[in-house]
Amino acid sequence: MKLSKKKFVADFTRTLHERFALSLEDSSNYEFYMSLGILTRAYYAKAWQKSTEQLKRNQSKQAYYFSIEFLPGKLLKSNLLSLGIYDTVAAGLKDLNLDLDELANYEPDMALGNGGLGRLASCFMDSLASCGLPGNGNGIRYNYGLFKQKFVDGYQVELPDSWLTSGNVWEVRKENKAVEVGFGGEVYLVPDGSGGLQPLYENQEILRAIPYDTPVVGYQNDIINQMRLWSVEIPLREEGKYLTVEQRKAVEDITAVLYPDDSSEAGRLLRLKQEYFFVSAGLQSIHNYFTSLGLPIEDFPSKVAIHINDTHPALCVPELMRLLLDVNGLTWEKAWDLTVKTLSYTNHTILQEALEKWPIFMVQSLLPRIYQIIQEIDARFVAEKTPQVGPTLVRNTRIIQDGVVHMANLAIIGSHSTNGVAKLHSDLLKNVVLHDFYLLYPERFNNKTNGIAHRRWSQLANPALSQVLDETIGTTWRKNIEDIALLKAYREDDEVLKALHAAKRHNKERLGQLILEKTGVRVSPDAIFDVQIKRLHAYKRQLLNLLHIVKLYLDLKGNPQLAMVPRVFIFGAKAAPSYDYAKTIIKCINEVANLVNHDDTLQGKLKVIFLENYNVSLAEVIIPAADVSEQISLASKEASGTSNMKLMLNGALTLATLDGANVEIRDAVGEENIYLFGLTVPEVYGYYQRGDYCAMDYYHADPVLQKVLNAFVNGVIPNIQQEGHVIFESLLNYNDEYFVLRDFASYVAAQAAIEADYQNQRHWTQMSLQNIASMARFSSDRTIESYAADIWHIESKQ
Ligand code: 26Q
Repeated sequence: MKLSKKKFVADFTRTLHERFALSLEDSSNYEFYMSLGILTRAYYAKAWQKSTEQLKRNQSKQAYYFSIEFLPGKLLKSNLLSLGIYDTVAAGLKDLNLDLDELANYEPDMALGNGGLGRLASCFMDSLASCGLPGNGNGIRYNYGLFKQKFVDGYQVELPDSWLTSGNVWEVRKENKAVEVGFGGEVYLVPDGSGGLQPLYENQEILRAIPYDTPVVGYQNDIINQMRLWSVEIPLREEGKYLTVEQRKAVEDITAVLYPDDSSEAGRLLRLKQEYFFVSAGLQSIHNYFTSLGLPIEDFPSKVAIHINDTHPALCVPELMRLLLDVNGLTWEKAWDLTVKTLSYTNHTILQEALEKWPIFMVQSLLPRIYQIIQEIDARFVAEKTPQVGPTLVRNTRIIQDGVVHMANLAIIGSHSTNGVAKLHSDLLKNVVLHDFYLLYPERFNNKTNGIAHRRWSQLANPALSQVLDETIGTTWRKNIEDIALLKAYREDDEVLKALHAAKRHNKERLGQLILEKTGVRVSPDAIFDVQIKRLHAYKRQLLNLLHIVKLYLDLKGNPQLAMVPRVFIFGAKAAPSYDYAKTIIKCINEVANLVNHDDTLQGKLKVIFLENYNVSLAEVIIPAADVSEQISLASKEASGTSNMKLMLNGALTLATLDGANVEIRDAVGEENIYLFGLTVPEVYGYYQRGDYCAMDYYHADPVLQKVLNAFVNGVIPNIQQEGHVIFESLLNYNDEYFVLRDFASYVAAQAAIEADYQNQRHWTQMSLQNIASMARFSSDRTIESYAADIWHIESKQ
């Protein structure tokens, strides 16, 4: 949109006055932030209305991305950038002696997700709108997002995230789009008067679902999509009745808090309620919209594509069947045909323990009609497939097995497409994890390698790098990310290399400032900034990183004059509240940090910084400052990873196992611009097959490893009496489930190569340039374009 600085300043002053009855002088940053939000909303209102009306008029096919998590972070700057008024607004505020960055800080970080899966959903929202594709989000408006993390004596402590307390400027409550969602009771099938059966519900509890819509502003294209999040309420007719505090709370609980990613939380009734709640509300509202178009129901799949993001919304399968059977009165065969054509599913994990299963009694008592339908799907699947493929394959793939409902099986059987999130991951799904399904439905399996919304992770997070790009290759890369490859031509250009180095240094200083404020530790921008930011999980092997740090510490203690490029190891990670082992690792990292950061004999060569409360906003400061990107999961365990892509875009060099999307990063940048180490997938599977991994052997054979592990139990690392033993035993007595000791030597060697190479600043920056220039294929625009073309069959309006 067009906006002059003068008009902005006038609009802003007026908004402040109208909304808060305040003059500039009497306002505080909170009012400034709110007014800016309200004004931004006014700026996009027309485009939002137009986008919605156009879709309805053209009866365009739309995609709906069902996800129990969205992790957008802050929206103010992103909306301004997308509207094309970022610079004007920043300049206008400056004239008023205000700072956009400072005001933006007042926005709470919207954290309705745990990590990769939720952030991916938000990157997809951004790309759908920016590619002009008609795609909507559908999820839950949790009153409390992911817990806030604090460290107390080195231990993780969780605090509630009450992000809605001072209001949310972006959302719009849509009272007239509310629907009802039913739970419990009994269901009888009774004659419908025309020879069929219809369900009769008794004693069902009815709840009201209210949608809150948040606009998703496309990048400078006047297209606005929306993310619809559902909140539970007591139905109006029940409001008149007396309800006890407990009864009210039981209702409100459904959308009260996001579950932390954690297998020990599996099987909680409230989680199942959440899943059905947003699935049923979302499907009903899509069904209502479709009905309003006045088309025959057979057209449903040509107007609607519904995506199941991991198994959490897998109840889409029986719920869509329910609507088509019970509301539209279709035959089973017809309803099933439409359902499978409408739905598609993405798998995000290969960890067996993370595959979702629900006990039959829970599904049956909470959702009696849904359970009937699941039983029928299962029975028909068994009847149809047994003669074709035999009983064994059917037993392994059916939905209901051993008293539990297998949600992945439900999702695969009930949809026309199943995809993994990186080439390697999709191959593992076909060949190992979901091999039996692949035999049944080979045509349903495909790959969609993840991507990132590069606008947020470059333009917004890294203005210094963006400016170098503008000055070197022009500004077309901002609209068309393929053009970032133009940078490759400047590999030998010393001016450009110098500018890239200076931008990195600037970002390291910015992060250093934040580290100083948050931890009191001073870090040098001359040091290598080595970054591992992701959820804390044993398979991601933060522990391997820590063992190497302890090795460096012991090396320095053994020889204080040791020549070593100074290192700052930076961590950001939350552990699920009941994941004890992950919390143990946090405590150990914090105690190692305590030890090394205050030891003057190390002469500042080694610092360990564990920043509290890692979230999207913190990521935006850490990532641009990284020199080294730690992607060190045990090969085969990380489905894709997405921080690997964000870090590469920002010029960090990747230190990686050949896992998830790291393989494709290697293909993009070339072997010589990445540091690989560790076991490969076939080697890991070889160990599993032979069952002959012996962690103790590696301990006995390697004196360095002995010293490092002993440090956890002999007092060298203080204050970890308990925790040190837990780590020690997990590696030696419990045989090191994730092959940390097996990969240790190879990891140490890769780290040594990094240290050697870093000293040649020119060459290092050349490798960094190659990484930046190769990132286009990891744009979520590319990912979303192929979902749109291959799976959803939706088209751009541009
Ligand atoms: C399960 C049961 C009960 C409560 C919560 C959960 C739960 C919540 C979140 C289970 C899983 C998640 C999130 C998983 C996730 O983020 N997976 C990551 O997805 C990314 C996007 O595809 C990949 O890049 C990562 O490799 C993958 O780990």
